[in-house]
This record gives sequence, structure tokens and C-alpha cells, in this order.
Amino acid sequence: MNKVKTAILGAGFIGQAHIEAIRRLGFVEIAAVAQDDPRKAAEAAAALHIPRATDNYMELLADPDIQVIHNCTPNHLHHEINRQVLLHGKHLLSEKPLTLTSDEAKELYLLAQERKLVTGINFNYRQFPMVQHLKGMVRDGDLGDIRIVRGHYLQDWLLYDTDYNWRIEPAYGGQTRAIGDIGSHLFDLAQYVTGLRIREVLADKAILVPRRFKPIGSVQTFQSGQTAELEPVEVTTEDYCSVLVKFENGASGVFTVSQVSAGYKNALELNVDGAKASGSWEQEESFKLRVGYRDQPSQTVLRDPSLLKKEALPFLHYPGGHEEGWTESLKNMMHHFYAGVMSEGKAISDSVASFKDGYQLMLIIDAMIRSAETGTWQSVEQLR
Ligand code: SOE
Repeated sequence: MNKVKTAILGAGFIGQAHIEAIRRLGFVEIAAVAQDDPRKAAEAAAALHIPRATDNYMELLADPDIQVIHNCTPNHLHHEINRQVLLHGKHLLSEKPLTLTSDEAKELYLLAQERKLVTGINFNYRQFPMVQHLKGMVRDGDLGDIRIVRGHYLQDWLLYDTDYNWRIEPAYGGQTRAIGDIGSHLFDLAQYVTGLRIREVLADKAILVPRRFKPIGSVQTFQSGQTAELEPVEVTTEDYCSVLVKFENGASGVFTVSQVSAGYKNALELNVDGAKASGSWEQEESFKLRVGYRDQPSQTVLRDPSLLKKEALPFLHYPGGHEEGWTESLKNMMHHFYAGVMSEGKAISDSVASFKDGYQLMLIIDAMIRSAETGTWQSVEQLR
């Protein structure tokens, strides 16, 4: 069988995670990698055993053998590159957030609809088996009517004023940082698991490290301990946000995101409180789901095929106790996205976030920014 040929644009932290996950599928060949300068592209290709390197991604879009593009570039490049990929008729898996603004997201959503290509956004937390089990519990009414949805996404990799990354600068990361970078995952997950849309928001955000020291030269995500020369930079993007939300069924929600909470590495937690029971999932202990009851002992359900809803089974690959985690969420993402590619879009799982989902999330983020700026509740524009 001929392998599907794919190209990776951007080989930083997340590009490398895509590459590893794609290779686990077996039927996809990574034919090329692009980076913004030729030396970095050649180094990435050599280190990652990819036959072709370029600093001009348009070359790859013009190559008829390449069917799929992974856009793993920094946020400010998502819109234009994604647009070009679709115009050149390639299937596309984009990193999040889909774009920097909701207008850009709308354009891509409409273009993707028109071109009928397979598109997805790497909201990979949907791909964990215990998330799928929790979603199944909500759908089957095991928790009762959903009343409260609570969660946080906390990290500490930007705790110190010497921590720096392109995400801090609005020109690269966008006007919003903690909200767009990690809040987008949390709000996506809350809506995906509950099947409920966020309709209104009241947000409070803060820049807690207003001046940072930027190393001269680039820094990888999660890298710290600078030794390079530093220059001071005034920070204009938020480190933290807390938001109250109202869901479409009247349920209330409360979420906190922070990149400056010491000891929290990639602490995404979602709690769903229903009229009969509650469900709680933590990414850092992703093999467990806590199910809480009032009149009987609460349970910890473990990631074991014999204990999970049947819809969660395609998301796990080994018996209980043989742990699978963040890297397997990427593997699952590739599995589901490429099932879409192989079936020309007929068999794409709802676990792959669509461009419509990405656009709706940008509208939620817009409402949060308006709310934080005005100190008032704001409605979220809803897509039909
Ligand atoms: C950095 O905050 C980051 O790499 C995000 O950009 C990812 O989306 C998240 O999954 C992990 O943290």
C-alpha cells in the first residue's frame, strides 16, 4: 500500500510531538519539514530523519505528492498558512488556537467548508480514554442533569521573570496568552464533554509578571534556566484569568487558567457536577476518573478496557495498568484525523475538533476579553 505523504510545518515542541505520533500510525510517511530558516530546517530534518527540508512551505503546497499538512507553527502564522494550505487543496491538521482573531477563524471555517477538505485542530485533550468515558457518562445520563462545570488549567513554566517564550508577545502569540494558549483547551473540553455551549462569560484577567527578561535568541516552549544575554520587555498579555460562565442549559461554570502557578506543570482538570453524580478528570493523572456520589461510596474508575464505555475503547490500546498518557492523546488524534483523510472526510470522529469548533472558541475568547475589559457579563455570539 502506498503511504500517505505528509509535511510538517514547524518542528518545535509540538511539531516534534506530531511527528512522533504520526510515525506510530505506520501508514503515513513524513516527506518533508519546513522551518523559518534553511539551517534550522536542515537541522530538524537531520535530527528527525525526514528526507526533505525547506524554509519555503509554499514549495510543499505546490507538490502534488504531499496530501496532508500539519501546521505546527507559532500562532501568528496559523491563519495565513492554513489559508494557503486549503487554497492548495491539502488536508490540514492545525495547531490551536485556529487563528489570532475570530474574523480570521471565520474566513478559514468558510473556506474549509467550501473546499471539502479534511480539517482538524489539535485539541488533543479530547483524545484521552477517561475523557471519552466521562463524555459517555454525561450522554447516558449517569450524572443526571448537568448543573455545574468547574475546571482549571494551571502551569508554572512562566513563573519567573526570566522565563520567556514567543507566546508572551502579542505579535506572535496573539492579544491573549493564558486564555488562548491553555484556556482554549479547557473551554473546548468543557463544551465537548458536556455537549453544552458556553453562552455568557464574566472574566477577570491579570498580568502578574509585568516585566520579563527576554533572552537574545529564541527559546523553546517549557525551556528554562537562561544563560543567554537578556533584555527587559514590558508584558501585555495575561498570565492568569478566572471566568464565570453560563451554559446553554442554565448550568453555571467557573474556570481558572494560569501559567504562573508553582508546582503545576500541565494541570488541566475538569469537574462536571450533575443532579445524580459528579465526574472529575485530571490530565496529570489521566488514567483515573473520579465519580462522586452522595449516598454511596465514590469511585475511582481506572483506565481498563473492561470498565469503560464502549465508545472510549478506540482511545486506549493496552490493558489497565499499562499507562498511556499525553503522547497517546496525540497518537489517538492522528489515528482519528487520518481515518478522516483515508475516508475523504466520511469517517471523521467528533473527537477531532472542527474549524467550526475553533471559530466558536475564538468567539468565546472574544467575549472573555470584552468582559475582562469592561468588568461586565458578555454574551458569546453563537454559530448555528
Ligand atoms: C504551552 O502552554 C503548551 O505547550 C500549550 O501550547 C499546549 O497546547 C498544551 O497542551 C501544553 O502547554
